[in-house]
Amino acid sequence: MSLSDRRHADAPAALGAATPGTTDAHKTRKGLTRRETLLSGAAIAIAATVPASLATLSAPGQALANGMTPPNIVYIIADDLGWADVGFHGSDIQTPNLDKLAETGARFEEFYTQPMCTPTRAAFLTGRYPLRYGLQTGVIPSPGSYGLALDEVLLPEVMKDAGYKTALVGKWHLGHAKVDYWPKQRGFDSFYGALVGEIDHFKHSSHGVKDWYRDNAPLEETGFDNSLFGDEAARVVERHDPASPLFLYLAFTAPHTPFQAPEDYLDRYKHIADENRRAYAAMISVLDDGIGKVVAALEKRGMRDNTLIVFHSDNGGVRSSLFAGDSKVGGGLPADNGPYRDGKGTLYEGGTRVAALANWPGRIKPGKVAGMVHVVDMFPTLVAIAGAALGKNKPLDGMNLWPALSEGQPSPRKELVYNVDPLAGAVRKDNWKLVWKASLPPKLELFDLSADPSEAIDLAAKDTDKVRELQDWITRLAGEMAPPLLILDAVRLTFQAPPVTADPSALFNLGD
Ligand SMILES: [Ca+2]
Repeated sequence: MSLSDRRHADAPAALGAATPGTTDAHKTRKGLTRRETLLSGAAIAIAATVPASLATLSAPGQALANGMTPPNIVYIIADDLGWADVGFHGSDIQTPNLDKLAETGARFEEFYTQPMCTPTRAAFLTGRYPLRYGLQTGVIPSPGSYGLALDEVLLPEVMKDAGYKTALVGKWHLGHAKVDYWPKQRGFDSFYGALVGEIDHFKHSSHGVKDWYRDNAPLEETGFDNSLFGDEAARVVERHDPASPLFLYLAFTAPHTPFQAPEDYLDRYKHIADENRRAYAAMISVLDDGIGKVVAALEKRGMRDNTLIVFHSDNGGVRSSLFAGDSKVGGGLPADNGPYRDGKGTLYEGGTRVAALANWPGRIKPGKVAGMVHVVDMFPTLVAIAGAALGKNKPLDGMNLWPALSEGQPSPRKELVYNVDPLAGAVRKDNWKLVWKASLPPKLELFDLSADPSEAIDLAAKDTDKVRELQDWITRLAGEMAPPLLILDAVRLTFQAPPVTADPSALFNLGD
């Protein structure tokens, strides 16, 4: 489905219509139109200024020219998984299916995402940094009326053009208030799962509003969401017509808050005394079992040898209750990011460097992949592997890593942008990383990641030239960025809200 013939389905009376702040459809649409106009202007300006080095394109049809049959692609994302919380990074949490994929595939040593859910998913599906289209700040909140800009070309659209069948199973979190933002209207042939960022895993609801869909229609079902995702993904494989290659995007909501799991999975971790850690571990095992079911289905259909499986978390594990989501979390935060500093929502390594692997029997050499990889690289890499064509999309920030990946060579990437928004920015060039908190009181930190991957030693005072060089880069990016949609929407929601009034009867209790 191309952008020009994208059909707009009718909105069912579901989450968008029932969410506070989105009931006035006329005002909402008018507001969005104004922002989209602003945004498209900014995007055009950015498109004209993106350096050629960032817009690395793969040759269309490259895979087919190399005699490759377009493979099936199963792209799996975990939600808020700690770097150290998988067996292949030494955890006592049992992930035998992931461990096997890691052992027989490529393990990325420096795989980077954005620090939170929405921006990472947007970066993956566009191949472009979220600062290009206004998703660089926070995540789309439940009352949020905005989404991933409709003039961005998404990976499933490109895959469809190359003959793929495309399916999303799991969490979307790229816009829910208008059906135009929903997965079926963004290139996915089918969608099963949740649209917003955080649901109750058993009730499938956010703030009491149901968020569970098949395609464009609300769905009533019982069961633990991540178990349902694994089962559904296996079914997608079982029912797939092998006449076309399959692009399956499987986005679990595990182990994101609220920390909940089925009893039989909790029983596997009776030895863990901390309730949060026990449920968190159980959620990761549900995810791992789901992946096992998908792999078994691929093997049963004879599809495994021609299937690339990619797995990574969308951001680091939560280390601050500020970023635990809407759920009330009592007790300690259970995620473990290993040697990396801090976690989700921060620009430190713990928020952005995640557990990741790629596995394709006979095509990807088993072993570790050295060097930095950013989730934006997945767009051009998958496009090259699929033999799909670039051209409709805007200039990419991602690089095609397939030549290095297939040969077990280090990643060619030498620099990356962690994020830039009005409050803060962080970039990395070779081993040097600058973290700049630009809001008052400001703070600058410079790290040498080759000697200090834990970001314990701030070298900003020692190497002022390097600080200035990286600051200049962040400042240039800030000049190019689109306005953050969260901030615009938050202001709109605040000023549209009715007055908060005191109860006059309370005056009688105050006395004279
Ligand atoms: Ca997340």
